[in-house]
Amino acid sequence: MTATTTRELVGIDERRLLRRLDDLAQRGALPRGGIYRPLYSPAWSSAMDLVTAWMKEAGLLTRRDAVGNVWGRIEGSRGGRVIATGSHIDTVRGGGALDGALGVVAGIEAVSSLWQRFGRSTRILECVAICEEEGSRFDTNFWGARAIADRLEPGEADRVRDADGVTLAEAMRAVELDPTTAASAVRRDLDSFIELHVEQGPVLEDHGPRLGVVTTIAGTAHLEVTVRGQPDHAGAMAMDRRRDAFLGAAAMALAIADAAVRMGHPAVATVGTMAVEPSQVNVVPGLARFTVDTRHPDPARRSELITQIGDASKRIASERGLSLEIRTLRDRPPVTLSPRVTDVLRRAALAAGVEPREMTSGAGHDAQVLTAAANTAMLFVPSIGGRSHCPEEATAAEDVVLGTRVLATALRDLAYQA
Ligand code: HGY
Ligand code: MN
Ligand code: MN
Repeated sequence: MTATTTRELVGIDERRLLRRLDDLAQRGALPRGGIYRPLYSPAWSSAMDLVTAWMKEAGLLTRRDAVGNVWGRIEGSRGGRVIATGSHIDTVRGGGALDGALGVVAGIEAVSSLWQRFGRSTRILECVAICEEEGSRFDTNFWGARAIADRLEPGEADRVRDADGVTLAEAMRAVELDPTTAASAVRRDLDSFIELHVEQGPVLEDHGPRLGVVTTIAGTAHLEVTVRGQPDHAGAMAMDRRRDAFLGAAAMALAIADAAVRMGHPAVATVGTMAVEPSQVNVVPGLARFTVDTRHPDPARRSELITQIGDASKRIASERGLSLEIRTLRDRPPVTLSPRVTDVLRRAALAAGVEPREMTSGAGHDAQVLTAAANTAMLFVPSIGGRSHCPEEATAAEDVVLGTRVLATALRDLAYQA
């Protein structure tokens, strides 16, 4: 059998796809709802074993790379550069069943279906379960995609720790990976990479259509702000003599959100963590430390927002007699995806009768890092209620199927050329 070059949509095993998404959602399921699959944890290993078994079941050549990304491959008859698809297996704390998981399961389904229906491709075709994207466990993110794109930092595995003080290198050894070989996960042979993902916002649901293609992914800056005041007795120190670090941090959090509101959509700024010291009920906090996640797709506007966040924090610190330190944890610029591969996706969507919406992604994705290694494109399906990074994250089954069929069609068009 040969693959058709007409605009027919590729068929997949819809029930298998939906059942596998449910099965994967059990790995790392939390007792009170939501999922947590932190990098190199038992839940993560169990999820990786499951997807590896699915790749093997389909007859794909399967291998785990030096950081734990798992690849399944159809050896193309003509060799050359590789066509790939996939997403990440890890989740945020209390996350949902689709962020990352959809792109992994749909990628395996698409490649398996192409193999079953059309046999060997002309180009090499691979699906991948990327080990980590979310930065949930370690103070790092995009670990898997950065390894593929040769963007690991020297000494990173020994430097970066989780909340228990375990280094990334130690966690790797615990799952039988050798951190000294991490750099060998690099791929210099990729041609194209497509990531299917849930939108994680309300645009497609509110305005349609049922598919989106991403043109730009917003740049993200993560800051750590440390505010120092003076610890004092909560009963004995008068209110007007305090230098309460937490109250300063709280005022800063409000001003930071306000800066994004004043700049207007799609500017965003989020204070996602806040810790105080000494963290005791009867002590005025002497120290507060919080993180800021701020994003904008336009580099100039993003810089402006970061400046405003710094200025507002400094003003508040000085008004309250507090000292301030702002550290940039990471700063990832906005990226533009490949018009050529996006057009392949767009034509595949048209075969399904959908003219996809061109979109900017406020969320970060492996695809943005992989632009350094491949011509990269992203396909979005709607998120019910625009919800994501929460247990309620969901997409209608028919949209999951539609997205996967369009993905399979685009991969066919790229990998089964005459
Ligand atoms: O933070 C992000 O945008 C992604 O979900 N990791
Ligand atoms: Mn996410
Ligand atoms: Mn994701």
